[in-house]
Amino acid sequence: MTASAIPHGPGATAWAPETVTADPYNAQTPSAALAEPVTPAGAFFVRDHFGVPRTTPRRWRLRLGGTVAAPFDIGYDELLAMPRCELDVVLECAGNGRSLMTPRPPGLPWGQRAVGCARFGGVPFRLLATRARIEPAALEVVFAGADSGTVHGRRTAFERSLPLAVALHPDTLLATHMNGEPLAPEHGAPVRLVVPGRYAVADVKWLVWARAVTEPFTGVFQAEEYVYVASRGTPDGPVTTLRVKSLIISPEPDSAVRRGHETAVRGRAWSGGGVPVRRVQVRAAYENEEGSSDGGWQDAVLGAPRGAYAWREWSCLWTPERPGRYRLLARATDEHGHVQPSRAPWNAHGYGCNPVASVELVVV
Ligand SMILES: Nc1nc2c(c(=O)[nH]1)N[C@H]1C(S)=C(S)[C@@H](COP(=O)(O)O)O[C@H]1N2
Ligand SMILES: [Mo]
Repeated sequence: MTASAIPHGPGATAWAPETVTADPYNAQTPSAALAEPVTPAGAFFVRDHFGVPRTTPRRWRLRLGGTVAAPFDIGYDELLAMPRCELDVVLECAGNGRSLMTPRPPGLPWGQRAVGCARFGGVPFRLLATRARIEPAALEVVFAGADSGTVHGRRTAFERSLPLAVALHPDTLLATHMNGEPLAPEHGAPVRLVVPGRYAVADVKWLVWARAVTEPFTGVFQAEEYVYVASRGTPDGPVTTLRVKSLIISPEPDSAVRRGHETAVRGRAWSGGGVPVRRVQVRAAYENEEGSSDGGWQDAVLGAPRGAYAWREWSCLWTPERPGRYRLLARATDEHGHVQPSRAPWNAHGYGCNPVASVELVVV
């Protein structure tokens, strides 16, 4: 598979995401779409807890309230008329890669592709917060979607909170657009939150209500789900910053490559909190009955950066010398020195799984 085999332009959203559950609809990005630097919206993974609520831009309103001096609400056209910005942002589900963990934690059995990188356009939330005049006593902002359902026997809307400083960060967006088009229903139309550099559970879709609060929020998606819980013991707190990670796009798993031929190894790497990826290393291990042998880690070449929150392309050339089974590994390091661990860091809900990327293939 090469990038040139991928359709471009208006027809480029031909690939459907791969369904993981049908109702509610959850699906991962197909591997072919990951070869695009910007993931087409029509191929982008979908994570829905309760299904898509019905709304239209005409009827939609966002209410700002809670611990604020000047509560108000705003409609879609008024939001579109405000100062806007665009950012390339990786969205990754906190449960991405869960199926790599042993024993397998409960939850959606995501493979490695509950991830994508798109260009989001919208209005910084802080502009609305300024207008609402958040009181000094406020600690967090709770963001609520229009969707709701029953979790652990209790009825709840989809709600997540952010520390005030994160909510007011200039890059925290009320996104109306994805890759230059109005948001699709499954991605949160007409307006969703996008919090760059955090696990995508923060990116509340179908956003209808933002309220400043003076106590830490304890909703189910904040205090019970999307929290790191060690093997036994109490929650370590909600999932927040994306962990450094890489993905091998090509060659694809179990593909055959030719001995003595120069083979391009390509992929993506990203980290969280706006910290850029500094280095990606690749290693090819030959595996037979006696164990494995290889030439050690080799530096990949990084593509041009596309902002602090986008993923980065990387590639290197590899010429396999022997026929047989090989394992290709990729390991990213970010500017803060965070490195992917060799094994998935296990936790009870299977979040933040970022071990060294690995594909097996055959040299013929
Ligand atoms: N309102 C609402 N927002 C939501 C969710 C949801 O179920 N309801 N799922 C969250 C989770 S867990 C993820 S990973 C992202 C997925 O965004 P996407 O479906 O656009 O890829 O949306 C987040 N925002
Ligand atoms: Mo998620």
